[in-house]
Amino acid sequence: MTPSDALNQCDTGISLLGGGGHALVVADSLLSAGRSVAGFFDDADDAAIGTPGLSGQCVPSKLGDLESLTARSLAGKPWLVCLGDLKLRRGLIDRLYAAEEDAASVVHPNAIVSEQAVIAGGVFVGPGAVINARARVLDHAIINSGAIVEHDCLIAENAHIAPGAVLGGNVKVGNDTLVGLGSRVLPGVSIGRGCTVGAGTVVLKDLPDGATAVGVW
Ligand code: JB2
Repeated sequence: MTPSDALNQCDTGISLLGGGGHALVVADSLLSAGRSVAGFFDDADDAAIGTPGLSGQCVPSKLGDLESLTARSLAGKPWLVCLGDLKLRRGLIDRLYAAEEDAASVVHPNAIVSEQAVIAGGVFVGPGAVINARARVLDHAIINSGAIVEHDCLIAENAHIAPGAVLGGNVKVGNDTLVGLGSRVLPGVSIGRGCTVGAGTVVLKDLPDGATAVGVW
């Protein structure tokens, strides 16, 4: 059994916290894996929730109203934060952990995940993504559609590797960092916490905490 098989078994339905574009992609991956959506939780009562074929229970719910969310809605069910914005994600994740709730991970069945890779809780791995040997993907990170995370990479908590981004071997990506669409990071480079790597950027050298890189860095 591969790590993705292991993550995709034992489904009791997952509560998706968010109801926009990212939740749509996660829900589609869940259903492709033969799993189910326990409900979409969002402040807005439209969004992905109403998409035909992705019907899950719509639960209009203020994501900020944590007491209501944990007591009334999640009630021990696994959940996954499905907001794309890293600051919004971080706020919700921290508050849910403080409430001692446990996160689930979702791996699209058409992702390729090495048996030697490690994937933590709350992670989403999209269709066509590749995670190679000994890579580690920590809590709540997103490895989005078609991204490539080569061997021995370390993707820290709540980092987002956007669609089509390619990380060479031994790359490190810090907490709460966005590696943008289609960017390229050379082997061995370390990217700090809270960084933004713009779409299409080629990263040749290390990036300090909080920095933004665009073009050729
Ligand atoms: O404080 C908030 C908030 N709380 C809940 N601010 C904002 N802007 N949105 C909030 N939400 C809910 O997050 C909104 O009600 C809405 O349903 C959802 C955001 O949906 P949207 O489709 O705009 O973004 P997303 O986070 O689902 O997806 C973004 O990130 C993905 C990674 C998009 O940029 C996608 O294209 C991208 N693939």
